Amino acid sequence: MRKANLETLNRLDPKAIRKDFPILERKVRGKPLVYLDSAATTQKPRAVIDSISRFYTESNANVHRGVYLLSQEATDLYEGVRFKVCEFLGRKKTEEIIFTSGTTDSINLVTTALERGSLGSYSEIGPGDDIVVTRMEHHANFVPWQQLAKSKGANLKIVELTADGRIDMDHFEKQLSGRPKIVAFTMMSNALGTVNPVREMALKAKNAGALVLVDAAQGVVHLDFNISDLGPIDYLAFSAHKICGPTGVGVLWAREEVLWAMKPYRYGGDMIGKVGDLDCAWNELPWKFEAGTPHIEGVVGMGAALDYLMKIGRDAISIHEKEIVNYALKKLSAVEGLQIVGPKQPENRGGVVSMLVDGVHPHDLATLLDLDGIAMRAGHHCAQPLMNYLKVSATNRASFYIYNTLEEVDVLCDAIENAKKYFMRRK
Ligand code: 7TS
Repeated sequence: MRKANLETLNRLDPKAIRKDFPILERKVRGKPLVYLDSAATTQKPRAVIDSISRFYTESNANVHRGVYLLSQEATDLYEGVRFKVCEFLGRKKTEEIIFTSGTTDSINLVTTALERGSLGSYSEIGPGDDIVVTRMEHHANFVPWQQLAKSKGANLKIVELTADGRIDMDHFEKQLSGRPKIVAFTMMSNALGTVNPVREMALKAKNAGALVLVDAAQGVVHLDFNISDLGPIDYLAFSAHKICGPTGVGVLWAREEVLWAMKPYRYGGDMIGKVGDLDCAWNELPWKFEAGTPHIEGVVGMGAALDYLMKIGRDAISIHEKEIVNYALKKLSAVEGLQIVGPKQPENRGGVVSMLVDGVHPHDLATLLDLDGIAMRAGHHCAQPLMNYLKVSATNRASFYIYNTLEEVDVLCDAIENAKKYFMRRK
């Protein structure tokens, strides 16, 4: 990860940023909206909303098929976003950027292609092979591997965690001893806030001969990185809707030689080179993996989101989140009966804080907070293997982004104190 130079810190002003997000002006149950669920999806700035409306108003046509001006314009807008994603990830080759419907789809693309068998011996998975994931994965980076293992007779090996919710690196190394075919792990946990040592893990996994997939659904939101900072990874997946973009669109980045060796994911228009009666040839990269009419306005909106974020500066975003999480950890730790779930040290964390409050069910707490206009998640966060391990069915989770202020953390803490009093009275 890029390290900030303390003297030349690029800072953002959340109060100024809030003005870019129309939804933050609305009231919820008569109170100002305090939106603390950006890990689920971020709010959208006007620049993104306008880019989608402008696309439909001025340039709507299908891509890659017309010689007429509108289709060329739509194609240029769509393909132009591949260059923006390259810039965002610090890469040069647009062949490596596959547009998908999001992180879940990106990971399913990889597991489905692997299930179909690879072209050559690159990533053939067979009976008795190991596939390694970790205990903190979102279902999107767990279930596809579990099902691939089942269908191929392979072994799913799960890396366990330390007591404070970090990867147990000794156990990680132990799980690599069977020389797995694939190691898949998240850059940052959506349920614990833990930031993983991606480079160290990727180096160890590659030394064990594995392909390495990184789930960056939360990583892109909270961390400032280039692909080259992450060591020898092969795949990286993320969703646009967690970085100010629209829902239903995302990216799979993969090394070109890995993509060459993979069979297509979906069959249909646009992904073919030539079709005969009995067989066909695939299109070139990246279109080999983009069958059918894509989510054009989604990609255009994702481009506007990347422009918006790169203008603010990912270094500034990361610094802001650290500041707000440090403050939240300090304030929430002072609430009696509140237990922080996940690493206690701010340096091992991104902008997500999970918690449990003694005697108050997470859903009850979230319901009471909603009456104060506070949107905070309660649930298993699509991480049931982790919840089983923690022996809880749910936690509360506050997640922060560029538009959140320290004052909102105060509002959250006051609301939790009030909720505790309410439940105490009812006992
Ligand atoms: N991986 C991680 C680490 C995530 O946090 C999520 C979504 C996904 C994968 C799946 O992303 P999608 O865009 O394909 O749905 N996380 C959450 C969450 O924490 N609350 O709602 C969605």
